[in-house]
Amino acid sequence: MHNELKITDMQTLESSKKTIEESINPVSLDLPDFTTDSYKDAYSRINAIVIEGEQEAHDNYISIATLIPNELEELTKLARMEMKHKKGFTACGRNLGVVADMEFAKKFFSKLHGNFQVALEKGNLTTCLLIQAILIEAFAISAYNVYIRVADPFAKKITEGVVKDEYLHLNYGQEWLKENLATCKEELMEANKVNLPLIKKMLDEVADDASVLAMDKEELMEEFMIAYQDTLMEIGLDNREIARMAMAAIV
Ligand code: PL3
Ligand code: FE2
Ligand code: FE2
Repeated sequence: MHNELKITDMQTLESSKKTIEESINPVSLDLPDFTTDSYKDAYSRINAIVIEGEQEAHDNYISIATLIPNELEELTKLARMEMKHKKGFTACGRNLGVVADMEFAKKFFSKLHGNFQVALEKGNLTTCLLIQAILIEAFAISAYNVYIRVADPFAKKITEGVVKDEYLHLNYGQEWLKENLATCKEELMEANKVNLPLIKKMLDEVADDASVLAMDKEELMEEFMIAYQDTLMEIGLDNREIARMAMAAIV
């Protein structure tokens, strides 16, 4: 009886100590172990996706400049930022001792990449901007915002710098589409119908690996929808049009 009481007291002490620790530092306790094989295995694919994504974003802005030659200088600036992002994320992988699975990442982007190339060949600027500057950037923003909360300190710092740039990129697409809304609305809607489901599929595909990195799928979707809907609103679409566009993700 006497002994039992003691154990109970100890447990109470332990659990109240934990509560205090948690309230002082609620985030760091949830961080994953960055050194495990399972973390590194998932990271080899996620890191590759991000590296490939940054490279393709660079290439896409250079391509878009061929369709708007008077924007060459601005678009070259955006493209340069993407190369810097690629370098940053490459360093994140190296820092954890992970080799990025680039073959996987190329496949991951192939459908969206193909659609961008077709639009580029046809000179469909609206579609190119929707794919790169709205959908891919909003996807990146959602991923990076969630990742920042659970990243290792080295990657956290790099990702915080990157995500600021991605908002500029999203804004670039937003402003062009806003100015040209009268003439590009129909193409915007059509391109969205084709490409938003691809983004949803990509998110589904990456969800298991992301969860190993302590990134929650619901949170990713939520962050994506915030960036996506905000942008459509700024472009000048009304609630009904935005709802209609967002619905393309669930069919
Ligand atoms: C645009 O500037 C870059 C495009 C990159 C797209 C990245 C999508 C990433 C989805 C994977 C979620 C995990 C993020 C973890 C960050 C290391
Ligand atoms: Fe980027
Ligand atoms: Fe970007």
